[in-house]
Order: sequence, then C-alpha cells, then structure tokens
Amino acid sequence: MGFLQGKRALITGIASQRSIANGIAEAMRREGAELAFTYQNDKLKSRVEEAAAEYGSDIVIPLDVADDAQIQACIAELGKRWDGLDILVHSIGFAPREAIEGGFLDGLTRENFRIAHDISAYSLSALAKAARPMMQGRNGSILTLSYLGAERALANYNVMGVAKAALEASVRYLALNLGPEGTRVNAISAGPIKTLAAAGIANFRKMLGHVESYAPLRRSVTIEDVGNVAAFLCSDLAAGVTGEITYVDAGYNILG
Ligand code: 0WD
Repeated sequence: MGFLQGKRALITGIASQRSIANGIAEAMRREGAELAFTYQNDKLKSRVEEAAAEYGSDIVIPLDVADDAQIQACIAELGKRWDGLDILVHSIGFAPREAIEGGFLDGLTRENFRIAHDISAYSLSALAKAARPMMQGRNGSILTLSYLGAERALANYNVMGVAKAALEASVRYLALNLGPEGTRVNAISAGPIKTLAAAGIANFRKMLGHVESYAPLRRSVTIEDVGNVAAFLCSDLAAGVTGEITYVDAGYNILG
C-alpha cells in the first residue's frame, strides 16, 4: 500500500510533460493518492486532460490564478466532486520575459514587479485561503515550489527571486496560521530543470551546466527527484514538518 493511500490531492501547474507538477503527480499517484488537476487556459486544457487520464483522474478544472473568480470557482467545482482536500500542490510561477533577462533594473517596471508577485507568490496564499474550509482538520498539506534565487542574488533571475522570497515567507506565515487546524505548509527549493518556465530564463543552459559540474552529486535533478520528495512531504510520514524549505538540488545550495 502506498504512503498516500486515501489522500486526495489537487495538482496545479501542469503545462507540459516536463512540468515539475507532472513529476509530483506521478509520485503521488504511485503512492496511492487520488488526483485532481487544474489548467491555466484553453491551450493547455487537452494536455492536462491527457495527463489526468494517465493518472486515473477525470477531474480537470480551469484555473488562472490571476483571476479571483476562477480561484473561487475552482474550489467550488472541486467541492462538487470531493467532500474534502488533503493535499494542495502549487506549482505555478510567472514573470514577464523582459524582467528575467539582463540586469535586475533593466526589465524592472511596477507592472512587471506586480505580475511576478501576483502570479508567483500571492496565488499560493489565495489558493490556501479558498481551499481552507475543505482542508480543515484532515492533517492536510500544502506544497509550493521555490528556487535558490529567493535567497541569493543570481544573474537573470531578478524579480522572480524577489517574488520567490515573498513565496518562502508566505510558506512560514501560512504554516503559522494553518498549523492549529492541522494543515502543514512547505516548499521544495528545486535545482534547475529544463521546463517551459525555465526556458524563459536567460542563460538557463549555463546554469544547468554549472550545477552538473559543481553540485556535490555532480548532476542536475529530475522531476522524479522532486516528485518523490513532494509525495513524502505531503504524506503523514512528514507529519512533524511544516514551514520548511526543503532543497532538492543535488546539494548545490550548500556550496560556498
Ligand atoms: O528549474 C526549474 N524549472 C525550477 C522551477 C526550479 C525551481 C523552482 N521552479 C518552480 C517554478 O518557478 C514554478 O513555481 O517550479 C514551479 C513549476 O515550474 P515548472 O514546472 O518549471 O514550469 P512549467 O512547466 O512551465 O509550469 C509552470 C506553469 C505555467 O507554465 P507556462 O510555462 O505555460 O507559464 O505555471 C502555470 C502555467 O501552467 N501558470 C499559471 N497557472 C495558473 N494561473 C499561471 C496562472 N496565471 N501562470 C503560469
């Protein structure tokens, strides 16, 4: 029996086969969880429906986190199928392209800053708030995805790093707020993985090469590596862990 048997998980952020959310869905399904999915727009609908079918699910709900009404509608829709939710996976991030290339100030505008924070950071708390009634008292677990650029100044990551810092602080405040009702909140800080979101970051291949040469494990990580840790963190095996940022980066973050 898998260690997520009997758990129900909502997975956001599948945009392609390579999405980290796909690795997470695969591991959670393998461990026995029942899954539901969201898709950002009509372009992604059929892709997410295919992925869902692969994981034995027919719950596929539209969700653009930029829209408050869609956040409410998504949870309402989920509530028609499930009477409770055990796991919420937030695997969503976005910043306008010109803000994640060149110097931090080059692509900086009030609007780019707002969008990066709205989509990449605020959406976690907004989803947590909407899902709260469905998650209360179930030893539930919320998980998001962060990156080392939240705490170190990394070339090109720019405003996304500032948004990830807000995301990581949100993890701690959500953990404090939701802990008394039994819900845990954690993040995985993943090493670079070639996905659609990553392709938007200038010099991404160079970053990947650097990790492969210098990380203690001398390799980059895969969506399977991240998926396995995500499944563990959202399971009762991790019942004592909340408010944490867990690195799945082949050890890269420990380098001086
Ligand atoms: O190296 C990497 N790939 C890392 C990614 C290292 C460390 C962390 N991360 C984070 C990302 O910042 C993100 O938070 O992991 C999370 C998942 O990213 P991913 O799997 O690397 O990227 P991708 O497959 O592109 O999925 C992210 C998806 C979007 O994809 P695109 O590329 O189409 O923007 O987030 C979704 C969307 O499907 N997304 C939204 N979903 C709902 N509403 C929205 C939105 N407004 N915007 C983006």
